[in-house]
Amino acid sequence: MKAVAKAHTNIALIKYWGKRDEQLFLPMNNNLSITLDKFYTTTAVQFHEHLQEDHFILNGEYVDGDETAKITRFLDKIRSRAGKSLFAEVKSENQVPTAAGFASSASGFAALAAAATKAIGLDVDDRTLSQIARQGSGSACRSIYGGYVEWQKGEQSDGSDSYAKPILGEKDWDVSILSVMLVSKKKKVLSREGMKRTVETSPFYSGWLETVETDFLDAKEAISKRDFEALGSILEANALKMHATTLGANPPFMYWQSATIEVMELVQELRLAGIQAYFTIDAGPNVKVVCQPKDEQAVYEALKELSVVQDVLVCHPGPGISYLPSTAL
Ligand code: 2P0
Repeated sequence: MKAVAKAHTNIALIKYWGKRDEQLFLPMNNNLSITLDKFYTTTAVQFHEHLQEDHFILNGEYVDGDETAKITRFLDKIRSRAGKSLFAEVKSENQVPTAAGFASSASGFAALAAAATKAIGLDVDDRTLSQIARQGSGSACRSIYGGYVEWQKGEQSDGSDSYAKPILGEKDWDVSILSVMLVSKKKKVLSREGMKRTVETSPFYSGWLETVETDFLDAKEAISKRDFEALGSILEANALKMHATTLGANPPFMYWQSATIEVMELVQELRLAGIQAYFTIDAGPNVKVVCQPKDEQAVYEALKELSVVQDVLVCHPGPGISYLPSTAL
């Protein structure tokens, strides 16, 4: 009853921003991401007869409190689906630089969903796995698949039609995603809290909902045509729009810091100089720059010139979920 799975993190090109159901993690809008090659979580799950509670070991250290409670709530859903009540030992190794503003929750819950379902003996397909992972953290449902992935929001109140679907494989269109780590302060508003406050209080949220479906459809079309310029313009505009909604929240908040804006300005300058590079930003100050592989080196060097930039990590589209031998962790 032990299984080990590996899942890669992802970066949204069209953002998941707002929930229509907080318990089931159902999103307000369709959204779309690229799974990344460099950053992943490996998780081993073993159910034991003798355990009195779940144990969670992250990067070699026992974790308790809120983090373990989250894991237990998630495993409860899997236990109830399997009709079993055994507790588990969960061991995770994160290869995700949290300082770079990547949500380790995406790869974390995707790997946990895959390892736990397998260890408990559930035979689930990827679509079901995506629905299960979604209930740990929304963006985790996209990390089941590699390459370009959409998360279809669905209409049903039970979430039965809200899951991720692959659009294009990781080898079918190479783009470069440069993750820019800034010299920054800790983030003040967590993404879960930020999206909730925005949905509930921001007058700009309705503008987000009015336009995000068009962004989503245009991005899908640009991907199908491998039209980099079109995709770049849409993803940058979509990120700006998401961040604009936070300024209207009550109380208002913003994820950007001065270093964030310096990088945004540099990217816009690069475009004026003829290099197609576009930025996106999640619920934190760090920036990801998307460009074509032919421009990767030039963009990397320009970013490294900025004194506010601590490091730049270069990624490409990566694979979906995989299972490792039970001896792997
Ligand atoms: C995304 N973000 O699409 C969006 C864009 C942040 C900004 O998914 O509450 O940690 O666990 O479902 O997945 C981060 O939010 O939120 C996120 P929960 P999550 O990637």
